[in-house]
Amino acid sequence: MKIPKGKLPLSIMAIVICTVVFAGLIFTEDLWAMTGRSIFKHKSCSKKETVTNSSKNTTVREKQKVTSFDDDFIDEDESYLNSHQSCSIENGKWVFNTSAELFYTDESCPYLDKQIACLRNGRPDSDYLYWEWQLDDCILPRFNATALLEKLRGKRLMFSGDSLQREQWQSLVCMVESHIPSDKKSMKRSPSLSVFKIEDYNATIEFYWAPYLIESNSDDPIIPDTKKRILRVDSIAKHARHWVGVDILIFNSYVWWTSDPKMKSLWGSFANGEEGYEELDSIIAFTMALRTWANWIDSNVNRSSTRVLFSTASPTHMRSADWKKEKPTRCSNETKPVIERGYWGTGSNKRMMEVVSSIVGRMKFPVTFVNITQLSDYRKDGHVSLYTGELSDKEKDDPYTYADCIHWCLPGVPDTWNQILYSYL
Ligand SMILES: *[C@@H]1O[C@H](CO)[C@@H](O)[C@H](O)[C@H]1NC(C)=O
Ligand SMILES: *[C@@H]1O[C@H](CO)[C@@H](O)[C@H](O)[C@H]1NC(C)=O
Ligand SMILES: *[C@@H]1O[C@H](CO)[C@@H](O)[C@H](O)[C@H]1NC(C)=O
Ligand SMILES: *[C@@H]1O[C@H](CO)[C@@H](O)[C@H](O)[C@H]1NC(C)=O
Ligand SMILES: *[C@@H]1O[C@H](CO)[C@@H](O)[C@H](O)[C@H]1NC(C)=O
Ligand SMILES: *[C@@H]1O[C@H](CO)[C@@H](O)[C@H](O)[C@H]1NC(C)=O
Ligand SMILES: *[C@@H]1O[C@H](CO)[C@@H](O)[C@H](O)[C@H]1NC(C)=O
Ligand SMILES: CC(=O)N[C@H]1CO[C@H](CO)[C@@H](O)[C@@H]1O
Repeated sequence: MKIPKGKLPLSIMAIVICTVVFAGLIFTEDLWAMTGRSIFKHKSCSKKETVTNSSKNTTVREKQKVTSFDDDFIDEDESYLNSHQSCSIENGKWVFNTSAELFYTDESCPYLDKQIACLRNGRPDSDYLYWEWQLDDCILPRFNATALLEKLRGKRLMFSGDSLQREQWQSLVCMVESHIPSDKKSMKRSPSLSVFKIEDYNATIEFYWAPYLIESNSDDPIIPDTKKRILRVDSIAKHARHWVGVDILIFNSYVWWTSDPKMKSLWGSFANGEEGYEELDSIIAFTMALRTWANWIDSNVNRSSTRVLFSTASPTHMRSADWKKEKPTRCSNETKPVIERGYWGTGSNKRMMEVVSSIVGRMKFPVTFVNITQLSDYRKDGHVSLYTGELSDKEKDDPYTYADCIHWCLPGVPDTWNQILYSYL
């Protein structure tokens, strides 16, 4: 916090500080209510009225913003899931089916990153390819690449988020690319923006890298030392300008927030250089960032021409004790999903999911909340594990250190996410 010292009388400084701290509290009110404890309890404010007034003002401002977006919204949505209200993609089970259709293989699709092409990298078992997510109350519609391309005609679809989101993008590209003649498709990749173009349909399937959604000093290039990463929790313009003009936006952000319990965060008036950061609980920082994202969507995205979806956490499988394995082998050697119905492992943070659901639920913009967490949590068998194609034999003997239990093999679980996405479009 850098407030010019000695220039302001102490009482005014106290009011300023209390107001700003309270602004932080407003940001995090859900979370506060959820956990029943004050996150800023060590900073007590003596001038209560100031706090009350600032709260009133904020409320008024928010109300004004809300009403100004009450324009007519024409619901042209005829998607499968919207017309089957009782059907929930969350409730179902994985069924092993060797006659299940594979949309592509890691040999057939030229657009897969090497690190996730598990079979090519020597993964010996292949049962993980043949599990189908079957819903309790209805049937997930069959993925139809041609029908999807028709839906995308003249449109831009963009995934934006972290490397899991990039996997889902690659998966979708692979699911449609074999239906497009080779001279009618093109791929342009760069560290931040990658675009798959389908000429005959004048459509694109894109990926834009924004692992925290908001800005940070570690977007590109990535800072490997998580302690040196600094988030700008209320700055989003740098990324958001890439979202303008896109017709279907699909977001995620999860695993980058789980690297440390506390994260260095800058916001608002504290943002005078990288010195002014505060260490916030990562879930608080996540809440603030998501609010920033939600505000941007609410005030910048045209409801009658744009779809916005938000995918919940892609779970990790780092702790083999979660599924009662004695050896700490992470997800290595796992060849079957968890069978126990209602399983939640420690690799999916329910609180973060509730933050997403409560913020998204209160937005003016009708964002589609895509809840893929638990269904993916069953799939301890689906990760890249030791088959990144980059490990030595010696490293493979040490799965505790080297197994990748964050990313998924492709083909694999993200294909199911795309079948679900398809059913929402
Ligand atoms: C609240 O709004 C009133 C009038 O709109 C203004 O005079 C006052 O300074 C504001 N208070 C705070 C704390 O922003
Ligand atoms: C997401 O789905 C799971 C079931 O798969 C459910 O337990 C959980 O409450 C859902 N989360 C939200 C925020 O709706
Ligand atoms: C397995 O997949 C095939 C092809 O999609 C389907 O016809 C069949 O009903 C599935 N079997 C089960 C048990 O779900
Ligand atoms: C896929 O969609 C196309 C275009 O809508 C349709 O002509 C075709 O019959 C569909 N294929 C299947 C297998 O449903
Ligand atoms: C192709 O789609 C873009 C939007 O994605 C649009 O601006 C452009 O006019 C379209 N071109 C044609 C020839 O339809
Ligand atoms: C929003 O999109 C609709 C349909 O494309 C268009 O008619 C309208 O002018 C757009 N509104 C704004 C504010 O851009
Ligand atoms: C994985 O399974 C193989 C073959 O079943 C076995 O030789 C190996 O020791 C297992 N590795 C671990 C870490 O359990
Ligand atoms: C500092 C300040 O503006 N305080 C005001 C807060 O609001 C109450 C009434 O709602 C006023 O009486 C205070 O003067």
